Amino acid sequence: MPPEDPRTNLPQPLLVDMTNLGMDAASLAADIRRHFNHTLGCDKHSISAHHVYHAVVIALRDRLMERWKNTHYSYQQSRCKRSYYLSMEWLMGRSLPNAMLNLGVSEATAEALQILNLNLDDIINYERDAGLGNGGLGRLAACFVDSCATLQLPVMGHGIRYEYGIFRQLIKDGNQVEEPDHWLVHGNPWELERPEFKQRVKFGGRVEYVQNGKSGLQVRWIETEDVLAIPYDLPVPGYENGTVNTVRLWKAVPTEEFDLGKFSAGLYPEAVAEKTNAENITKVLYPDDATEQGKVLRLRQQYFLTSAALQDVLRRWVRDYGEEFGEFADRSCFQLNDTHPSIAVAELMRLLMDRHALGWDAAWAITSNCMAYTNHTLLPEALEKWPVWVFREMLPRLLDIIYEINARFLSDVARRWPGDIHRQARMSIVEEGVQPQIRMAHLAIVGSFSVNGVAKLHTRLLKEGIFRDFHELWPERFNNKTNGVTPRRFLVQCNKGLNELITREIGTGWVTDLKQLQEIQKRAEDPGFRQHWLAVKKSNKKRLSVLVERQCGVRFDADAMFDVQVKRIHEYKRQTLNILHVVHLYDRIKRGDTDDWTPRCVLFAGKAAPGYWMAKRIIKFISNVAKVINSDPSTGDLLKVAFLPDYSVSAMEVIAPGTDLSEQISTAGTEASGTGNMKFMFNGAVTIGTLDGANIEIRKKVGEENFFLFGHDSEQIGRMRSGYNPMQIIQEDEDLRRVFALVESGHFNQFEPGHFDAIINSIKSPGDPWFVAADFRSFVDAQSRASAAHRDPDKWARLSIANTANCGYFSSDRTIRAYNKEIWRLRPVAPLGGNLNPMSESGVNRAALHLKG
Ligand code: 26Q
Repeated sequence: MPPEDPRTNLPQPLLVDMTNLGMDAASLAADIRRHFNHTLGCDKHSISAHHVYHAVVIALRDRLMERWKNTHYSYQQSRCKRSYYLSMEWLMGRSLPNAMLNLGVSEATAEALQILNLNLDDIINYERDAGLGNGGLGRLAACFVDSCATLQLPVMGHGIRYEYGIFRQLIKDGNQVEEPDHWLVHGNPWELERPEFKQRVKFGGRVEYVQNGKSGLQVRWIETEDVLAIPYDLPVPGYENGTVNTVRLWKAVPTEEFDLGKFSAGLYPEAVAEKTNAENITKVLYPDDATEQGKVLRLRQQYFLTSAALQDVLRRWVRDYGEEFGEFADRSCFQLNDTHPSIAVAELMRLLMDRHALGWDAAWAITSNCMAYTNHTLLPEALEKWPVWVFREMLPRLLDIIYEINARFLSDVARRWPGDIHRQARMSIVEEGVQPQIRMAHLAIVGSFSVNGVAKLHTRLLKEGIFRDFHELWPERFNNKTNGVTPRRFLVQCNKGLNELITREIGTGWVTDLKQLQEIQKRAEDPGFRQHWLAVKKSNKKRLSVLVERQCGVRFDADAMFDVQVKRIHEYKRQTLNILHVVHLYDRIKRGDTDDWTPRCVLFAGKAAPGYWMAKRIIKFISNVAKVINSDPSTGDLLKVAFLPDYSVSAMEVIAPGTDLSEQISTAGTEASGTGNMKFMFNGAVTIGTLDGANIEIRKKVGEENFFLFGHDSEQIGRMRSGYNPMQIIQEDEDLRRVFALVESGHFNQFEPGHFDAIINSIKSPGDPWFVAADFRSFVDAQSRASAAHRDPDKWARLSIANTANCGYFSSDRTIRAYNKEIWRLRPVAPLGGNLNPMSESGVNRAALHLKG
């Protein structure tokens, strides 16, 4: 970091920069060459892959930089309202292909590399995924900022610059082994360090209340152990529109005085230990996607992110508007990505009161009018809680504020429902008991003007279930925003073949107006188009089988049906149901029941939380079943099974285009939305799924004849909870009985006796919360329908086309328009100087044209 850098007046000649960089192949090639030789100082001895990659990135980054500044200036100049997406997770994946696409230089860059005799794919594959997230929620944040930039909305992301992202998964002997993902080792050319915007974040200490003559009570949070937060900015380019927004990731570093006292006291090792203590805050992402509770470091991370982000926003506010906060809530909105940053409610109160001298009522009016909370889970055990004692030690001032918020809130509840003490206890932000806890979801709801779920069913179940009391109190606060994913990454970029085929038929407008894909529905009647469609699918399947063979040593034949389930491993997602079906197919082969067989290649991928024993055992079960089936000569090409290690954003970009059948088989009422389901749909995969999460909306859009539905719905599941008897179901279903007999015989664990007992027992238990046995029969039947459909290529082509044709609703552009219309209310702002790209349509932003209001 440079030394203390007071703002100097920079000379005009230095700043004036009117020459925009060329976007053609020749200019790009010249710049790549220059960066390779001069910026990076490389020569014929350099380790080429690394430096070539960096040279290409810097050449593109230069072009982003011009647009980034213009975007920033235009927001500043228009004094527009802004939103901030606060998220502990950002699963950005690779940036290079996305930057090429959104800058409109995919072809020019490819040509430039040809001029330089370089291989584009090698360069793209050199980049490590930015895996700063666990799964859906983290990738959703990344899709959302892509859409915000494409819609030219002034939205900034805030997150943590984890030194280690989501672990790398190896499979050894069928077991998951975790390795640290040290993704920054070779540097990250996309990030821009901004030490001049550092912030100080306080921890620990104590609170002093001083009676202060006329201005009342003065609060001081003192004797704290402070940490510095340094921002690193990532550029987020919109699609061919000149806009570049920002995701700002914060890194923790020690303050200088942090260790000074101990240094001078001769306590050198202790002082250095405290230094690492500060750096530990942003060291590693918690690799859990659900229930890891009460880890003190996790709360430190949450507060660190939240406090740094809010201080950063207030710093800019004061610079632009002074100490006048009357319009703050009209001009700022914070979207909380689950409860993880929900301490923001208390932190904004603290900053407004303690630092900017507002009274409680004024501070509360602002806070509760600029926070908006998105919930992503229905599992009650996944709702975050923190022991009060942890708060008292780590964040004493915030605990005081939470208590005050709660006292005022509970008196509102008491006024509304006099005497209903049970309701007060249920709704309280503080859960009483031997170890009192802070319920973060309650804090988020009380402090927000908007609370949303992520699919229609999910929002309804929130209102009727876990948040029922709150919905009764504030029905107007609740709303639904069905998730979406970005079609740029998950169709245009990852499926070149389909992109070209579609564009040849209907032009390019669909890229920013995905509903236009409807146009291809008619083409399903054209045999030539169908044939072309299947040819594209087949070549994508070949690409996927290369990956599978390289990683798993299993050969997938591109003529078979590719049946795919990729997502975090979790009991509620029911990878077990899928593998039981695989065992059933194997059993059919063994007993010679193979008339009208559809050859299948079944692919699994996904990470298990390192501490989730059962999830890890499920991986082992899948691996063992795969090994037995793949090495049994009697299965031949009829059935293949593979577990692909280290699922990631980049892996999905190969998997989705090569998939025929998308497995979305969670127990109804458990998956909030799902977003993988949408990525598969974009790429012409047909879903086999339950009435859960966004599957319901997918089925509605695509039509029930184009979706393989099975299983009990969430109401039926609810009713089944009493009197569930899986043993009887197994007894009465011959196929399931045979599957269990085979599994229990130890056929898949001959040298590991008892290894799968826990899985078997959980399915057989009347307490099985996931009702695996209950949905087995209808799952197998739906699978047979899928097999039959796949045997008829014409039929399958129509199914596949229908899925892509009707996926428009699931573009994150639609989702973001809804967030904006109903929650944020931002005006789109075009960058100064317009779209600098001379290659694209006269600087007109096609996406923003569809924005209403
Ligand atoms: C909590 C406490 C301690 C450690 C970790 C966590 C933690 C971390 C990540 C809790 C939850 C998550 C992530 C949840 C998630 O990804 N949920 C998914 O969000 C998607 C986007 O809305 C939905 O589509 C999925 O249905 C939902 O499971």
